Amino acid sequence: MSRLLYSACILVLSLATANVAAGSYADRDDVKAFVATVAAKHKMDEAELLAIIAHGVKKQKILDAISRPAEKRLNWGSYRNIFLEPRRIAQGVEFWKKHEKLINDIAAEYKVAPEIIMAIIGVETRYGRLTGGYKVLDALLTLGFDYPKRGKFFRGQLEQFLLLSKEQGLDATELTGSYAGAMGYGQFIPGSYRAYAVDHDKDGVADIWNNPADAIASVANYFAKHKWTYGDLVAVPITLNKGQVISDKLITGSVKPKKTVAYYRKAGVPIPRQIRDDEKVALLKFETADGVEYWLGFDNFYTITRYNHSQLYAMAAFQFSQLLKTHVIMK
Ligand SMILES: [Ca+2]
Repeated sequence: MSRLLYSACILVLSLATANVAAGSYADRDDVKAFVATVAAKHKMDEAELLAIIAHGVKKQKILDAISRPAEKRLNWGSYRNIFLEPRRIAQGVEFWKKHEKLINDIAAEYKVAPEIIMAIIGVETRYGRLTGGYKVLDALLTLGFDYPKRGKFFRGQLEQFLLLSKEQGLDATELTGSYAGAMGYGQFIPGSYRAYAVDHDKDGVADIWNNPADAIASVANYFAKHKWTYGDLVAVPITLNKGQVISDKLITGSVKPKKTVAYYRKAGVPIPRQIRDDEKVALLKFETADGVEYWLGFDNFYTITRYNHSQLYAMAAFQFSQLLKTHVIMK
């Protein structure tokens, strides 16, 4: 085959691939069946939904991205370095100071520590700077219909997304988010948006993409609904005595506090004196390049994992919240 002909073949092939990629989800039988079900279930206009779906495009980048989440690749040491770094702290201090009254009012209304709300928004999107450049419609269609491993979950989110755009009067073909369809300052997936997003400034829409008041209140509401208890402990580090080793048998793997402090004390874990014997806690282990860290996680720590199930995420958010607090409240 001549080089020229070969190039021509490649060109034709890539055009064909482009055509397939650009082929409308609205023409696929599985998508049509999904739309029919959603329309019937929620009394929505099927043709209108298909017209929205027709804007969605399959994106290989989305499939590539979902296959490598940070939590699975990194240990705590690397994870911490990504999130607890000076620039993010500076951005947090700046954002907090700029919206200080709003943040204090929201924290008081929802009874959630302001520093944890600020930490979450910082860890998620650097205070609205990185809210994701994908069309949510592309993300949810690609993952819902071309990522069988979690297709069911993302089809459920697509259903929520179609509902939320209708309820809020938002254009489903324009809304943006992460490769997994997480949206706005706090990266809410559509189901979380419908359950927890708040129209704090009462202008008729819960705008978590551009309105800091709505975005901050939505995160606060998420934490309140997941039982954040104002003033309670979140996590406490354990300092082992010299030469002491903690058996892995004591690490439950679950973040939900199930055992009492008394139980761990009896097993030899050196828990600070001021913590009550009857408190329920989970003993957690984190690996770093230098060794391991042990922490006690309380109910509030478990609440952070309701936002993101990774223990590393929760620990990063907690430690970031403490740094922010030091810089803003205790300055
Ligand atoms: Ca609003």
